[in-house]
Amino acid sequence: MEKVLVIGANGQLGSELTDALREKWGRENVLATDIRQPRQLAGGDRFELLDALDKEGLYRLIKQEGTTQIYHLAAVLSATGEKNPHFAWKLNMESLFNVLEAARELKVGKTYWPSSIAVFGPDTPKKDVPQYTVCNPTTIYGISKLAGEQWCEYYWKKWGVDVRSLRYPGLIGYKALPGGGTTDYAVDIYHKALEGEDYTCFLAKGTYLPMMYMPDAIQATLQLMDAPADSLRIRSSYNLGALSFDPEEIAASIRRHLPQFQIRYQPDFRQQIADSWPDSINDSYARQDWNWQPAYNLDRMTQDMLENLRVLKE
Ligand code: AKB
Repeated sequence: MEKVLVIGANGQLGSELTDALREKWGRENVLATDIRQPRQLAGGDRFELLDALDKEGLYRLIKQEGTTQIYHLAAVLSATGEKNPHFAWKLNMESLFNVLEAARELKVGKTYWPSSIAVFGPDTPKKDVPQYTVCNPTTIYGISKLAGEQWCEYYWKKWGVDVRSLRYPGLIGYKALPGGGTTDYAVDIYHKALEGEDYTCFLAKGTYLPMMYMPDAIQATLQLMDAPADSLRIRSSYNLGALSFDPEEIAASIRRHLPQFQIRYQPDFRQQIADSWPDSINDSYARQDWNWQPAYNLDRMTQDMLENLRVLKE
């Protein structure tokens, strides 16, 4: 039986992935941690406060739990990172070092660490970006993710630390709000639409970005972590693709359910970040190595988002 530790469990990805891991391995075998208490805890769910920079606390928990899998999800995202680049670098890199060192020294079986399409930059091809290409990221978040990918590969090659990673596109889910990303508009827009309000988008019309519905992201993560170690050709981070749309297209998809909905545009500093990222991703390595295939297109995601958000807002 696996003993799972999740770091950054209260975030947008963490809250959904932790639920999925509890379902897969049993509530008693998953310890969720974050820097703040969660808003609610279901009976039997286990949680402890942990700052991702607290190396001693991390080692103590891993020893106490006999952890066999770590999911390290704590990070400062692209937009927030630009406001305090030195702190973003410190948190993103030092927390990863703590986890990689713990995995190596305490012989943790498998480690998961998310990367992002933010590793790409303006010199990267815009469409169908291959796994191996020019990256040159321009945000501190992207720079930290690209460096982190190389560290993961280094730990695997030098010490055999079984660390696995995905380059997530913008993630869209209804259970938790994203915090501080450039792709956050694609979540905010559903909330505003259901509240009967127009949405003022901080990215311009025509800004295509790679995106993914959360159930697909969870499925991909579990599939990657279940794959036999020797089937994985990529030990930095796998390209992962699903959707590509611009704000006009998501607004049009919402209007098929809520015909009154209107979108306006007021691009801010996040436009420059979005412009530096590609439109779409080629994920053929993931498809070949561990049978990745997304299930949701834009309209299916919109229908599911609206249905679930409606219930939550009642
Ligand atoms: C962000 O916008 O910073 C994140 C990401 C693409 O990694 N959602």
